[in-house]
Amino acid sequence: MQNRVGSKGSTATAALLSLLIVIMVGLTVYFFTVKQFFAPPPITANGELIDRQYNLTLYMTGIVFILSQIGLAYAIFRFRDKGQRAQFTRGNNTLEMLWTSATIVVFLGVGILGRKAWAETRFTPASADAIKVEVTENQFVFNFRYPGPDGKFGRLDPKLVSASSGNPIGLDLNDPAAKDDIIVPTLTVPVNHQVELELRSQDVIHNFYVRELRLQQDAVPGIEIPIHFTATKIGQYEIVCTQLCGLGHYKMRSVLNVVSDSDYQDFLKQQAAAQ
Ligand SMILES: [Cu+2]
Repeated sequence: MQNRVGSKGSTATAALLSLLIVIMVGLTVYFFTVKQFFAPPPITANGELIDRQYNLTLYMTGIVFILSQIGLAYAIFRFRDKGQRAQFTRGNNTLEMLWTSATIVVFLGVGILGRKAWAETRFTPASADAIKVEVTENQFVFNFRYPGPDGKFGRLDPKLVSASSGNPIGLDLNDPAAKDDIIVPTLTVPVNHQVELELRSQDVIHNFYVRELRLQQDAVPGIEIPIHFTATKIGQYEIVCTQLCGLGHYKMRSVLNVVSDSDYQDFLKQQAAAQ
């Protein structure tokens, strides 16, 4: 058997591995700085808060990522096999305590700073004059229900659910409040008005996600989940289901139309006449 002590490892291999790590770090930083895969700008004040929080987290973890990877590349090259005898080390308690507590401080700090952006849509109730829309999801469609001119949602009966006969959410037309309810496959809301959605699901777990709202919430069978937002920019945005909910999941999407006040009134009138 050959004696390993005294024989040297390859400098080229260590240099190549270090270089590869540096190149990978460079590429990663490049893709983040050109923002090629970034989401479109937010259209809510809360979305801007979330972006600020996201960027803060990205910068902090980005700096740690760059430093630790460059450190790794350095260590690979600096401590390569030069034929020396390997040494046993028990580590450095002070250093380990230091970076463990630094991680805790950063982790908790970022969490505490971000609580407002998160709690605003989850724990703060919608204002009393928010426009209420009920969202019912099932494989693989969205249905949006407006209460109509009377401002009241009519009764629903699961036994009446029948998409093929034009009653996808099971509206009970014997209830007078149900007669003027508007049910449409896309969501139309007025700009600069708070909207409260009530998310429901008829079968499996689905999701309601609009990138520009920075809002993503599951729809879970058996519970009604309220979320709210105030869109500040007129436009058309994509609503997608982000839960893998079955074979047709890939095509489960809808449209969010943010329109002017007068266009919203026109939409309600047109729909009321069409129902
Ligand atoms: Cu779905």
